[in-house]
Amino acid sequence: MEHRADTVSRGRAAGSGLIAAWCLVAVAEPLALAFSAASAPFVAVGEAFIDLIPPGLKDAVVDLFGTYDKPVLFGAMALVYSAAALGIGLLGRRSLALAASLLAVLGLVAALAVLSRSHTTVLDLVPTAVGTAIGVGALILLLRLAVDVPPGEAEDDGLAIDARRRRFLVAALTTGALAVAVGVLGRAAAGARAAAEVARTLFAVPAPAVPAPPIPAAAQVDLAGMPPFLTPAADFYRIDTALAVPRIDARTWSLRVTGLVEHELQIGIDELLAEPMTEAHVTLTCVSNPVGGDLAGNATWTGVPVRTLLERAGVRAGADMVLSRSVDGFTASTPLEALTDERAALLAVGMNGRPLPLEHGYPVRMVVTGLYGYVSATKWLEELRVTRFADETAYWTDRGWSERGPIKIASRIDVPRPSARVGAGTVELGGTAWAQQRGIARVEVRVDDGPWQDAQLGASAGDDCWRQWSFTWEGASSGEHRATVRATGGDGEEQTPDRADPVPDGASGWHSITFRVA
Ligand SMILES: Nc1nc2c(c(=O)[nH]1)N[C@H]1C(S)=C(S)[C@@H](COP(=O)(O)O)O[C@H]1N2
Ligand SMILES: [Mo]
Repeated sequence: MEHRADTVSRGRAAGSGLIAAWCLVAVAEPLALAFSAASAPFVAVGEAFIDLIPPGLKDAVVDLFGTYDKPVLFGAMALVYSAAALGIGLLGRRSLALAASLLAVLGLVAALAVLSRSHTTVLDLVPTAVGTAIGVGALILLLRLAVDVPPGEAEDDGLAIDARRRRFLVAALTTGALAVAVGVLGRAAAGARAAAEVARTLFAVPAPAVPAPPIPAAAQVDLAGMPPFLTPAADFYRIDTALAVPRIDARTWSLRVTGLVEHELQIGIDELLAEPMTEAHVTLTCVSNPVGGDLAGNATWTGVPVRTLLERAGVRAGADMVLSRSVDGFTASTPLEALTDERAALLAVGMNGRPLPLEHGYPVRMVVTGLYGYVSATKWLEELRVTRFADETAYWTDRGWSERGPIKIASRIDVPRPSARVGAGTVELGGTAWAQQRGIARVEVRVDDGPWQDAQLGASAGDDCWRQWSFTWEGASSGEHRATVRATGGDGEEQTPDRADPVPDGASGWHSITFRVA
Protein backbone atom coordinates (compact mmCIF):
# COMPACT_ATOMS: atom_id res chain seq x y z
CA MET A 1 0.00 0.00 0.00
CA GLU A 2 1.33 3.44 -0.82
CA HIS A 3 1.93 5.87 2.00
CA ARG A 4 -0.17 8.96 1.45
CA ALA A 5 -0.55 11.96 3.69
CA ASP A 6 -4.32 11.83 3.59
CA THR A 7 -4.36 8.26 4.85
CA VAL A 8 -2.52 8.93 8.17
CA SER A 9 -3.99 11.33 10.71
CA ARG A 10 -1.72 14.04 12.10
CA GLY A 11 -2.25 12.85 15.65
CA ARG A 12 -1.28 9.26 14.95
CA ALA A 13 1.74 10.35 12.89
CA ALA A 14 3.00 12.75 15.55
CA GLY A 15 2.38 10.17 18.28
CA SER A 16 4.35 7.57 16.32
CA GLY A 17 7.30 9.94 16.05
CA LEU A 18 7.22 10.76 19.76
CA ILE A 19 6.98 7.14 20.92
CA ALA A 20 9.68 5.93 18.52
CA ALA A 21 12.11 8.69 19.47
CA TRP A 22 11.71 7.99 23.18
CA CYS A 23 12.12 4.24 22.49
CA LEU A 24 15.60 5.17 21.26
CA VAL A 25 16.42 6.90 24.55
CA ALA A 26 14.69 4.30 26.73
CA VAL A 27 16.81 1.53 25.23
CA ALA A 28 20.11 3.38 24.86
CA GLU A 29 20.34 5.06 28.28
CA PRO A 30 20.08 1.97 30.51
CA LEU A 31 22.21 -0.02 28.06
CA ALA A 32 24.89 2.65 28.45
CA LEU A 33 25.34 1.69 32.08
CA ALA A 34 27.08 -1.44 30.82
CA PHE A 35 29.56 0.78 28.97
CA SER A 36 31.38 3.97 30.00
CA ALA A 37 29.41 6.88 31.52
CA ALA A 38 29.99 8.91 28.37
CA SER A 39 28.29 6.26 26.21
CA ALA A 40 24.83 7.46 27.30
CA PRO A 41 23.62 9.44 24.26
CA PHE A 42 21.36 11.90 26.05
CA VAL A 43 24.09 12.82 28.52
CA ALA A 44 26.74 12.98 25.80
CA VAL A 45 24.65 15.37 23.69
CA GLY A 46 24.19 17.61 26.75
CA GLU A 47 27.91 17.63 27.47
CA ALA A 48 28.84 18.29 23.84
CA PHE A 49 26.28 21.12 23.81
CA ILE A 50 27.85 22.68 26.91
CA ASP A 51 31.27 22.52 25.26
CA LEU A 52 29.93 24.23 22.14
CA ILE A 53 27.94 27.11 23.62
CA PRO A 54 29.75 30.42 24.16
CA PRO A 55 31.09 30.82 27.74
CA GLY A 56 29.08 34.03 28.27
CA LEU A 57 25.81 32.26 27.59
CA LYS A 58 26.82 29.40 29.85
CA ASP A 59 27.57 31.79 32.73
CA ALA A 60 24.21 33.48 32.21
CA VAL A 61 22.44 30.11 32.43
CA VAL A 62 24.34 29.12 35.58
CA ASP A 63 23.55 32.53 37.08
CA LEU A 64 19.89 32.13 36.30
CA PHE A 65 19.42 28.54 37.44
CA GLY A 66 22.31 28.05 39.86
CA THR A 67 22.83 24.43 40.79
CA TYR A 68 19.56 23.54 39.00
CA ASP A 69 21.36 24.10 35.71
CA LYS A 70 21.57 20.37 35.00
CA PRO A 71 17.85 19.54 35.39
CA VAL A 72 17.06 22.68 33.38
CA LEU A 73 19.42 21.60 30.59
CA PHE A 74 17.98 18.08 30.51
CA GLY A 75 14.42 19.44 30.56
CA ALA A 76 15.12 21.79 27.65
CA MET A 77 16.78 18.96 25.72
CA ALA A 78 13.76 16.73 26.31
CA LEU A 79 11.47 19.46 24.96
CA VAL A 80 13.56 20.10 21.85
CA TYR A 81 13.93 16.37 21.25
CA SER A 82 10.19 15.80 21.63
CA ALA A 83 9.47 18.64 19.21
CA ALA A 84 11.86 17.12 16.65
CA ALA A 85 10.20 13.75 17.18
CA LEU A 86 6.73 15.19 16.54
CA GLY A 87 8.04 16.80 13.36
CA ILE A 88 9.58 13.54 12.20
CA GLY A 89 6.32 11.72 12.86
CA LEU A 90 4.39 14.30 10.82
CA LEU A 91 6.87 14.04 7.94
CA GLY A 92 6.20 10.32 8.02
CA ARG A 93 2.75 11.04 6.56
CA ARG A 94 4.52 12.02 3.33
CA SER A 95 7.42 9.62 3.35
CA LEU A 96 8.17 6.75 5.63
CA ALA A 97 11.74 6.59 4.34
CA LEU A 98 12.36 10.27 5.06
CA ALA A 99 11.04 9.98 8.62
CA ALA A 100 13.07 6.86 9.32
CA SER A 101 16.21 8.52 7.91
CA LEU A 102 15.70 11.63 10.02
CA LEU A 103 15.38 9.62 13.21
CA ALA A 104 18.54 7.75 12.21
CA VAL A 105 20.23 11.15 11.75
CA LEU A 106 19.29 12.06 15.35
CA GLY A 107 20.92 8.79 16.40
CA LEU A 108 23.99 9.72 14.37
CA VAL A 109 24.22 13.13 16.05
CA ALA A 110 24.09 11.38 19.43
CA ALA A 111 26.81 8.96 18.25
CA LEU A 112 29.05 11.88 17.27
CA ALA A 113 28.42 13.47 20.66
CA VAL A 114 29.46 10.21 22.37
CA LEU A 115 32.65 10.09 20.30
CA SER A 116 33.42 13.73 21.16
CA ARG A 117 33.73 12.83 24.87
CA SER A 118 37.17 12.10 26.23
CA HIS A 119 38.03 8.43 26.66
CA THR A 120 35.21 7.03 24.53
CA THR A 121 35.86 4.26 22.04
CA VAL A 122 33.86 2.80 19.16
CA LEU A 123 32.50 0.26 21.63
CA ASP A 124 30.71 3.10 23.43
CA LEU A 125 28.58 3.57 20.31
CA VAL A 126 26.76 0.29 20.98
CA PRO A 127 24.00 1.74 23.21
CA THR A 128 23.23 4.53 20.75
CA ALA A 129 23.32 2.18 17.76
CA VAL A 130 21.02 -0.39 19.37
CA GLY A 131 18.67 2.34 20.62
CA THR A 132 18.54 3.96 17.19
CA ALA A 133 17.83 0.66 15.43
CA ILE A 134 14.96 -0.08 17.80
CA GLY A 135 13.63 3.48 17.57
CA VAL A 136 13.67 3.44 13.77
CA GLY A 137 12.02 0.00 13.77
CA ALA A 138 9.27 1.26 16.06
CA LEU A 139 8.73 4.31 13.87
CA ILE A 140 8.31 2.24 10.71
CA LEU A 141 6.00 -0.22 12.45
CA LEU A 142 3.79 2.47 13.97
CA LEU A 143 3.59 4.63 10.83
CA ARG A 144 2.62 1.54 8.80
CA LEU A 145 -0.12 0.68 11.28
CA ALA A 146 -1.26 4.31 11.36
CA VAL A 147 -2.54 4.13 7.78
CA ASP A 148 -6.29 4.50 7.31
CA VAL A 149 -7.67 3.26 4.09
CA PRO A 150 -9.97 5.96 2.69
CA PRO A 151 -13.57 4.80 2.34
CA GLY A 152 -14.29 3.22 -1.01
CA GLU A 153 -10.80 1.98 -1.70
CA ALA A 154 -9.90 -1.66 -1.62
CA GLU A 155 -8.75 -2.84 1.78
CA ASP A 156 -5.90 -5.25 1.28
CA ASP A 157 -6.35 -7.10 4.52
CA GLY A 158 -10.07 -6.54 4.74
CA LEU A 159 -9.84 -4.62 8.01
CA ALA A 160 -12.34 -1.87 8.58
CA ILE A 161 -11.08 1.60 9.51
CA ASP A 162 -12.25 1.24 13.12
CA ALA A 163 -10.39 -2.01 13.54
CA ARG A 164 -7.28 -0.52 11.98
CA ARG A 165 -7.40 2.45 14.35
CA ARG A 166 -7.81 0.16 17.31
CA ARG A 167 -4.89 -1.91 16.12
CA PHE A 168 -2.73 1.21 15.85
CA LEU A 169 -3.74 2.38 19.28
CA VAL A 170 -2.90 -0.96 20.86
CA ALA A 171 0.48 -1.05 19.09
CA ALA A 172 1.28 2.54 20.05
CA LEU A 173 0.34 2.06 23.70
CA THR A 174 2.19 -1.25 23.91
CA THR A 175 5.34 0.23 22.38
CA GLY A 176 5.14 3.27 24.64
CA ALA A 177 4.57 1.18 27.75
CA LEU A 178 7.42 -1.18 26.80
CA ALA A 179 9.74 1.78 26.31
CA VAL A 180 8.88 3.20 29.71
CA ALA A 181 9.23 -0.22 31.36
CA VAL A 182 12.60 -0.91 29.70
CA GLY A 183 13.79 2.57 30.57
CA VAL A 184 12.79 2.41 34.21
CA LEU A 185 13.65 -1.22 34.93
CA GLY A 186 16.84 -1.18 32.89
CA ARG A 187 18.07 1.90 34.65
CA ALA A 188 17.21 0.61 38.07
CA ALA A 189 18.84 -2.77 37.45
CA ALA A 190 21.94 -1.38 35.81
CA GLY A 191 22.15 1.39 38.39
CA ALA A 192 22.05 -1.15 41.20
CA ARG A 193 24.74 -3.16 39.45
CA ALA A 194 26.93 -0.10 38.97
CA ALA A 195 26.49 0.80 42.64
CA ALA A 196 27.45 -2.73 43.63
CA GLU A 197 30.49 -2.52 41.35
CA VAL A 198 31.57 0.71 42.97
CA ALA A 199 30.94 -0.69 46.44
CA ARG A 200 33.21 -3.63 45.62
CA THR A 201 36.03 -1.32 44.62
CA LEU A 202 35.69 0.93 47.67
CA PHE A 203 38.56 0.79 50.09
CA ALA A 204 38.99 1.68 53.72
CA VAL A 205 40.53 5.10 54.33
CA PRO A 206 43.90 4.37 56.00
CA ALA A 207 44.54 5.83 59.43
CA PRO A 208 46.41 9.10 58.92
CA ALA A 209 50.07 9.31 59.90
CA VAL A 210 49.42 13.01 60.57
CA PRO A 211 45.94 13.30 62.13
CA ALA A 212 44.02 16.56 62.27
CA PRO A 213 43.49 18.07 65.71
CA PRO A 214 40.09 17.24 67.20
CA ILE A 215 37.32 19.75 66.51
CA PRO A 216 36.30 21.54 69.73
CA ALA A 217 32.61 21.14 70.56
CA ALA A 218 32.35 24.92 70.86
CA ALA A 219 33.20 25.30 67.16
CA GLN A 220 29.50 24.71 66.64
CA VAL A 221 27.45 27.74 67.66
CA ASP A 222 24.38 26.58 69.54
CA LEU A 223 21.65 28.36 67.62
CA ALA A 224 18.77 26.82 65.68
CA GLY A 225 19.25 27.20 61.93
CA MET A 226 23.04 27.24 61.97
CA PRO A 227 24.69 24.89 59.46
CA PRO A 228 26.62 21.96 60.97
CA PHE A 229 30.28 22.86 61.55
CA LEU A 230 31.36 19.75 59.63
CA THR A 231 29.28 19.42 56.48
CA PRO A 232 27.96 15.87 55.96
CA ALA A 233 29.00 14.58 52.52
CA ALA A 234 25.34 14.25 51.51
CA ASP A 235 24.77 17.98 52.12
CA PHE A 236 28.08 19.16 50.70
CA TYR A 237 27.61 21.54 47.77
CA ARG A 238 28.43 20.03 44.41
CA ILE A 239 29.85 21.89 41.43
CA ASP A 240 31.16 20.20 38.32
CA THR A 241 30.75 20.10 34.59
CA ALA A 242 30.02 16.36 34.51
CA LEU A 243 26.42 15.62 33.51
CA ALA A 244 26.93 11.97 34.43
CA VAL A 245 29.08 11.27 37.47
CA PRO A 246 32.17 9.32 36.37
CA ARG A 247 32.13 5.79 37.79
CA ILE A 248 35.71 4.79 38.28
CA ASP A 249 36.86 1.33 39.26
CA ALA A 250 39.49 2.08 41.88
CA ARG A 251 41.25 -1.20 41.12
CA THR A 252 42.07 -0.12 37.56
CA TRP A 253 42.45 3.60 38.34
CA SER A 254 45.86 5.17 38.13
CA LEU A 255 47.38 8.62 38.50
CA ARG A 256 50.10 9.84 36.19
CA VAL A 257 52.58 12.58 36.98
CA THR A 258 53.83 14.02 33.71
CA GLY A 259 55.36 17.12 32.13
CA LEU A 260 58.37 18.96 33.54
CA VAL A 261 59.57 16.14 35.78
CA GLU A 262 62.76 14.11 36.03
CA HIS A 263 60.85 10.85 35.70
CA GLU A 264 57.19 10.39 34.90
CA LEU A 265 55.21 8.36 37.41
CA GLN A 266 52.15 6.21 37.20
CA ILE A 267 50.73 4.87 40.43
CA GLY A 268 47.70 2.78 41.26
CA ILE A 269 45.39 3.00 44.23
CA ASP A 270 47.25 0.47 46.40
CA GLU A 271 50.50 2.35 45.98
CA LEU A 272 48.79 5.63 46.81
CA LEU A 273 47.06 4.17 49.87
CA ALA A 274 50.42 2.86 51.09
CA GLU A 275 51.85 6.39 51.33
CA PRO A 276 51.64 8.18 54.70
CA MET A 277 48.35 10.06 54.90
CA THR A 278 47.66 13.52 56.24
CA GLU A 279 44.31 14.51 57.68
CA ALA A 280 43.11 18.14 57.54
CA HIS A 281 39.93 20.10 58.18
CA VAL A 282 39.53 22.34 55.14
CA THR A 283 36.67 24.58 54.04
CA LEU A 284 36.20 24.27 50.30
CA THR A 285 34.58 27.19 48.50
CA CYS A 286 33.48 27.88 44.96
CA VAL A 287 34.55 30.99 43.08
CA SER A 288 30.99 31.43 41.82
CA ASN A 289 29.64 31.72 45.35
CA PRO A 290 27.80 35.06 45.57
CA VAL A 291 28.07 37.25 48.70
CA GLY A 292 26.07 35.39 51.36
CA GLY A 293 25.85 32.24 49.22
CA ASP A 294 26.14 28.62 50.31
CA LEU A 295 28.62 27.19 47.80
CA ALA A 296 30.98 26.37 50.65
CA GLY A 297 31.44 23.26 52.74
CA ASN A 298 33.71 22.15 55.54
CA ALA A 299 35.04 18.61 55.73
CA THR A 300 37.83 16.53 57.18
CA TRP A 301 39.91 15.31 54.27
CA THR A 302 42.38 12.43 54.35
CA GLY A 303 44.98 12.08 51.65
CA VAL A 304 48.54 11.94 50.48
CA PRO A 305 50.23 15.35 50.27
CA VAL A 306 50.64 16.30 46.60
CA ARG A 307 54.20 17.19 47.53
CA THR A 308 54.98 13.50 48.12
CA LEU A 309 54.39 12.59 44.48
CA LEU A 310 55.97 15.76 43.09
CA GLU A 311 59.12 14.98 45.09
CA ARG A 312 59.14 11.41 43.81
CA ALA A 313 58.80 12.61 40.21
CA GLY A 314 61.34 15.43 40.64
CA VAL A 315 60.04 18.80 39.41
CA ARG A 316 62.32 20.39 36.80
CA ALA A 317 63.41 24.01 36.88
CA GLY A 318 61.12 26.50 35.16
CA ALA A 319 57.84 24.85 36.16
CA ASP A 320 55.38 27.08 38.01
CA MET A 321 52.05 25.26 37.70
CA VAL A 322 50.45 21.85 37.98
CA LEU A 323 47.59 21.19 35.59
CA SER A 324 45.45 18.53 37.21
CA ARG A 325 43.17 16.61 34.90
CA SER A 326 40.02 14.64 35.58
CA VAL A 327 38.88 11.57 33.68
CA ASP A 328 36.02 13.74 32.38
CA GLY A 329 38.41 16.22 30.75
CA PHE A 330 38.10 18.99 33.39
CA THR A 331 41.39 20.68 34.26
CA ALA A 332 42.57 23.03 37.01
CA SER A 333 45.76 25.11 37.11
CA THR A 334 47.31 25.20 40.58
CA PRO A 335 50.42 27.28 41.32
CA LEU A 336 53.28 24.88 41.99
CA GLU A 337 54.13 26.79 45.13
CA ALA A 338 50.70 26.05 46.66
CA LEU A 339 51.45 22.34 46.27
CA THR A 340 54.95 22.45 47.70
CA ASP A 341 54.70 24.92 50.60
CA GLU A 342 53.54 23.94 54.08
CA ARG A 343 49.79 24.14 53.50
CA ALA A 344 47.35 21.24 53.28
CA ALA A 345 47.41 20.21 49.60
CA LEU A 346 46.13 16.67 49.35
CA LEU A 347 45.41 13.88 46.93
CA ALA A 348 42.35 13.15 49.01
CA VAL A 349 40.82 9.69 49.27
CA GLY A 350 38.69 10.31 52.35
CA MET A 351 35.96 12.80 53.23
CA ASN A 352 34.82 12.85 56.85
CA GLY A 353 36.46 9.46 57.38
CA ARG A 354 34.74 7.67 54.49
CA PRO A 355 35.92 7.10 50.92
CA LEU A 356 34.95 10.04 48.70
CA PRO A 357 31.36 9.81 47.48
CA LEU A 358 31.15 9.36 43.69
CA GLU A 359 29.82 12.93 43.30
CA HIS A 360 32.80 14.32 45.17
CA GLY A 361 35.49 12.65 43.11
CA TYR A 362 35.86 8.98 44.02
CA PRO A 363 38.43 7.50 44.15
CA VAL A 364 40.87 10.45 44.35
CA ARG A 365 40.51 14.23 44.19
CA MET A 366 42.64 17.22 45.02
CA VAL A 367 41.98 19.53 47.96
CA VAL A 368 44.21 22.57 48.39
CA THR A 369 43.47 24.99 51.17
CA GLY A 370 43.30 28.69 50.30
CA LEU A 371 42.38 28.25 46.63
CA TYR A 372 38.93 28.20 45.06
CA GLY A 373 37.85 24.78 43.79
CA TYR A 374 38.11 25.65 40.11
CA VAL A 375 41.90 26.08 40.34
CA SER A 376 42.65 23.30 42.80
CA ALA A 377 40.00 20.73 43.68
CA THR A 378 39.96 18.42 40.64
CA LYS A 379 37.68 15.44 41.23
CA TRP A 380 38.10 12.01 39.56
CA LEU A 381 41.79 12.88 39.24
CA GLU A 382 43.90 11.03 36.68
CA GLU A 383 46.86 13.24 35.83
CA LEU A 384 49.12 15.85 37.37
CA ARG A 385 50.94 17.66 34.61
CA VAL A 386 53.81 19.79 35.80
CA THR A 387 53.97 22.78 33.47
CA ARG A 388 54.02 26.58 33.23
CA PHE A 389 51.20 29.15 33.37
CA ALA A 390 52.73 30.59 30.20
CA ASP A 391 52.30 27.30 28.35
CA GLU A 392 48.96 25.83 29.35
CA THR A 393 45.53 26.96 30.54
CA ALA A 394 42.79 25.26 32.53
CA TYR A 395 39.08 24.65 31.89
CA TRP A 396 37.65 27.80 33.52
CA THR A 397 40.58 30.02 32.53
CA ASP A 398 39.64 29.34 28.93
CA ARG A 399 36.15 30.58 29.80
CA GLY A 400 37.06 33.97 31.19
CA TRP A 401 37.91 33.21 34.84
CA SER A 402 41.23 34.14 36.41
CA GLU A 403 44.25 31.95 35.96
CA ARG A 404 44.79 31.99 39.73
CA GLY A 405 42.11 31.88 42.40
CA PRO A 406 43.14 32.60 46.00
CA ILE A 407 40.04 32.55 48.21
CA LYS A 408 38.81 35.96 49.36
CA ILE A 409 37.85 36.51 52.99
CA ALA A 410 34.07 36.17 53.37
CA SER A 411 31.34 36.23 56.01
CA ARG A 412 27.64 35.61 55.92
CA ILE A 413 24.55 35.68 58.09
CA ASP A 414 22.83 32.29 58.40
CA VAL A 415 20.33 33.16 61.14
CA PRO A 416 17.78 34.66 60.81
CA ARG A 417 16.98 33.77 57.21
CA PRO A 418 16.44 36.74 54.89
CA SER A 419 12.93 38.18 55.29
CA ALA A 420 12.29 36.06 58.41
CA ARG A 421 9.92 37.23 61.15
CA VAL A 422 11.36 37.08 64.63
CA GLY A 423 9.97 37.80 68.10
CA ALA A 424 10.47 41.20 69.77
CA GLY A 425 13.02 41.85 72.52
CA THR A 426 16.14 39.77 71.99
CA VAL A 427 17.18 38.67 68.51
CA GLU A 428 19.86 36.01 68.08
CA LEU A 429 21.96 36.27 64.94
CA GLY A 430 24.50 33.76 63.74
CA GLY A 431 26.62 32.98 60.75
CA THR A 432 29.81 31.75 59.18
CA ALA A 433 33.06 33.41 58.13
CA TRP A 434 36.17 32.12 56.41
CA ALA A 435 39.64 33.22 55.39
CA GLN A 436 41.50 29.98 54.62
CA GLN A 437 45.14 29.81 55.77
CA ARG A 438 44.74 32.98 57.81
CA GLY A 439 41.79 32.15 59.99
CA ILE A 440 39.13 34.52 61.28
CA ALA A 441 40.21 36.89 64.07
CA ARG A 442 37.09 38.99 64.39
CA VAL A 443 33.51 39.26 63.17
CA GLU A 444 31.45 42.41 63.55
CA VAL A 445 27.74 42.96 63.12
CA ARG A 446 25.84 46.15 62.46
CA VAL A 447 22.09 46.54 62.86
CA ASP A 448 20.55 49.15 60.59
CA ASP A 449 22.88 52.19 60.66
CA GLY A 450 24.10 51.51 64.19
CA PRO A 451 27.73 51.02 65.25
CA TRP A 452 29.74 47.92 64.38
CA GLN A 453 29.69 45.54 67.34
CA ASP A 454 31.83 42.49 68.00
CA ALA A 455 30.14 39.16 67.46
CA GLN A 456 31.07 36.19 69.65
CA LEU A 457 33.26 33.69 67.82
CA GLY A 458 32.76 29.94 67.97
CA ALA A 459 35.91 27.98 68.82
CA SER A 460 38.49 27.68 66.04
CA ALA A 461 39.26 24.32 64.47
CA GLY A 462 42.22 25.70 62.56
CA ASP A 463 42.90 28.50 60.11
CA ASP A 464 41.79 26.46 57.08
CA CYS A 465 38.29 26.06 58.47
CA TRP A 466 35.40 28.41 58.53
CA ARG A 467 34.42 29.88 61.88
CA GLN A 468 30.93 30.30 63.22
CA TRP A 469 29.81 33.43 65.07
CA SER A 470 26.80 34.61 67.02
CA PHE A 471 25.47 37.97 68.11
CA THR A 472 22.70 38.88 70.50
CA TRP A 473 20.74 42.00 69.70
CA GLU A 474 18.98 43.19 72.86
CA GLY A 475 16.00 45.51 72.79
CA ALA A 476 15.00 44.88 69.21
CA SER A 477 12.23 47.27 68.23
CA SER A 478 9.40 46.04 66.05
CA GLY A 479 9.52 46.69 62.34
CA GLU A 480 11.88 45.92 59.50
CA HIS A 481 15.62 45.82 60.19
CA ARG A 482 18.79 45.20 58.32
CA ALA A 483 21.82 43.34 59.66
CA THR A 484 25.25 43.49 58.04
CA VAL A 485 28.34 41.41 58.81
CA ARG A 486 32.04 41.84 58.16
CA ALA A 487 35.04 39.75 59.14
CA THR A 488 38.70 40.39 59.83
CA GLY A 489 41.28 37.74 59.01
CA GLY A 490 44.03 36.46 61.27
CA ASP A 491 46.42 38.50 59.10
CA GLY A 492 44.52 41.71 59.93
CA GLU A 493 42.74 42.05 56.58
CA GLU A 494 39.31 43.60 57.07
CA GLN A 495 36.67 42.47 54.62
CA THR A 496 36.09 45.13 51.99
CA PRO A 497 32.63 46.63 51.44
CA ASP A 498 33.42 46.94 47.72
CA ARG A 499 31.13 44.68 45.80
CA ALA A 500 32.65 42.47 43.14
CA ASP A 501 30.86 39.87 41.01
CA PRO A 502 32.08 36.28 41.20
CA VAL A 503 33.58 36.61 37.69
CA PRO A 504 36.56 36.58 37.24
CA ASP A 505 38.13 35.80 40.64
CA GLY A 506 35.44 35.65 43.33
CA ALA A 507 32.80 37.88 44.92
CA SER A 508 33.54 40.50 47.56
CA GLY A 509 31.40 42.83 49.66
CA TRP A 510 29.47 42.70 52.91
CA HIS A 511 26.48 40.43 53.37
CA SER A 512 23.27 42.03 54.65
CA ILE A 513 19.85 40.65 55.27
CA THR A 514 16.59 42.26 56.21
CA PHE A 515 14.20 40.72 58.70
CA ARG A 516 11.07 41.79 60.53
CA VAL A 517 10.71 42.01 64.30
CA ALA A 518 7.16 41.37 65.53
N1 LIG B 1 36.40 16.87 37.48
C1 LIG B 1 35.98 18.03 37.98
N2 LIG B 1 36.48 18.47 39.15
C2 LIG B 1 36.06 19.65 39.67
C3 LIG B 1 35.12 20.43 38.99
C4 LIG B 1 34.61 19.96 37.75
O1 LIG B 1 33.78 20.60 37.09
N3 LIG B 1 35.06 18.75 37.29
N4 LIG B 1 34.70 21.63 39.55
C5 LIG B 1 35.57 22.26 40.51
C6 LIG B 1 34.90 23.33 41.24
S1 LIG B 1 34.52 24.72 40.35
C7 LIG B 1 34.64 23.25 42.58
S2 LIG B 1 34.08 24.60 43.43
C8 LIG B 1 34.87 22.01 43.33
C9 LIG B 1 33.61 21.58 44.04
O2 LIG B 1 33.80 20.36 44.67
P1 LIG B 1 32.55 19.58 45.27
O3 LIG B 1 31.59 19.35 44.15
O4 LIG B 1 33.07 18.33 45.86
O5 LIG B 1 31.95 20.51 46.31
O6 LIG B 1 35.27 20.95 42.49
C10 LIG B 1 36.20 21.30 41.49
N5 LIG B 1 36.59 20.07 40.84
MO1 LIG C 1 33.78 26.25 41.76
